[in-house]
Amino acid sequence: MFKKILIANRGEIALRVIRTCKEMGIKTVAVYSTADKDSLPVRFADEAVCIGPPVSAKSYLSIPNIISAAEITNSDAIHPGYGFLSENEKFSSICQKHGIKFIGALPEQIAAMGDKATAKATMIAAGVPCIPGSEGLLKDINDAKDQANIVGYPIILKATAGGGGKGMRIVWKEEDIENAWNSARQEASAAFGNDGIYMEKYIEEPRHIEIQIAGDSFGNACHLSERDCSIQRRHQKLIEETPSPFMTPELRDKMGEAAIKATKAVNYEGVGTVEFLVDKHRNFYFMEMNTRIQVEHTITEEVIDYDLIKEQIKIAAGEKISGKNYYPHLHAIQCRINAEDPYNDFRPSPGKITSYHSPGGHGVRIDTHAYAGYTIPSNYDSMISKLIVVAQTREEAILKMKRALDEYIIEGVKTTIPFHQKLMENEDFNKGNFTTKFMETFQF
Ligand code: MV4
Repeated sequence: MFKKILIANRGEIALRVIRTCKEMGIKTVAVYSTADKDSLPVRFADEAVCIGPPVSAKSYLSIPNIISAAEITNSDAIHPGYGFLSENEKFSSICQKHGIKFIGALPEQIAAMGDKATAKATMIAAGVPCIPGSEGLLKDINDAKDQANIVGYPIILKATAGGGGKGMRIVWKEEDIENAWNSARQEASAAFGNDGIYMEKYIEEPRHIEIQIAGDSFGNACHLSERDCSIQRRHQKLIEETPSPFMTPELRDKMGEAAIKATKAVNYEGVGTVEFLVDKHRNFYFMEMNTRIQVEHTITEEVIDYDLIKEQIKIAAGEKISGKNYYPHLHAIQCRINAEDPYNDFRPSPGKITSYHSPGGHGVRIDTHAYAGYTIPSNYDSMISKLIVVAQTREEAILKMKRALDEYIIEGVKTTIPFHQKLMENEDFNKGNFTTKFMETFQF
């Protein structure tokens, strides 16, 4: 087992990893930018190393600074958390070269899953259901037109280097395809330095349902059931729950099996997520594979009673997984509490938290690095806390979430708490009747 893990991240996820390391008897090193010198990860880690100024490019994204911190502290592994360097091929490879275990995917796996057209080709070959579309990248506008006529409108153009909706265009009719093609290519080129575009049939009102997976170095793989992440705004998830209200035991088995196929197809070692789009007929299609721990891993932990960070560390250290699948016994919901003004187009609201009181009681979990007097820096994302509830049923989980939201006091900055309170009252949400389009019509 590792003796010392450096956490190449900040905020709640850095604290989350420190907590599990402590429980496993592993020493921790926090790295921090000058903006985070007073943060809880710095306080609770065994050691802390400043790696640069507030701007991420010079601190949390600086590979030389982080590797230097790992070497001077004699760390034998690096946990990258989510975001930042967690899915960076070069970082994974440099860790390997320095003899530091990267607690995440191998460089070639990151590369294969990061290029979406390559990932899709891999999944088709493995027998994982994918959305009908072009075979690989489109050659030119004429190829795009020909393919669109085969696939049938509406179609969607996607950047192969994409993610987060950048370089994505929905096209409803042939006369619009040329403009969409040009603007998708331009956007992809500017955002990723890669203008490769592929095409799919556009699925009109899908749900976003992802399967948590784990694989080990012995070729074992298992799934840990699903999370429904359909309620998003501008590709930012707002709330996640498990089980999905749209799930059936049959669909869970089928999606779970497909996710395991995906895991085995890339010899995946570690914990990861296979994202699917699910249409109204419960057809499901591979969308992406995430080779990192995700923000919403918490709800899976609550319904299957399993520490996913601990599992991630154990697999990285070469331990075997049991290979059996895990099914939810309870219902969990997570609300992301962001320092944003929901009354003002979710505008970021950084600043000092003047007063803080968090809810508690049975079935309530808070993952946060926030405290009274903490200043939320403007340099990083605006998530300040994850409020997670777990209960016997979905109805009880919603009631518990309402109660917990009412107890949550955060003053000094605007937060998304009022949004979540409104959402908990929404009839369609209560009926489990929602798709990725939900926020387009939600009246706040
Ligand atoms: C789609 C789609 C409909 N049809 N692909 C959005 C981000 C990127 N990872 C894939 N995305 C989508 N791909 C086909 N063929 C709709 C979306 C999409 C979406 C997916 C999941 C969650 C929220 C979304 C919001 C808008 C569009």
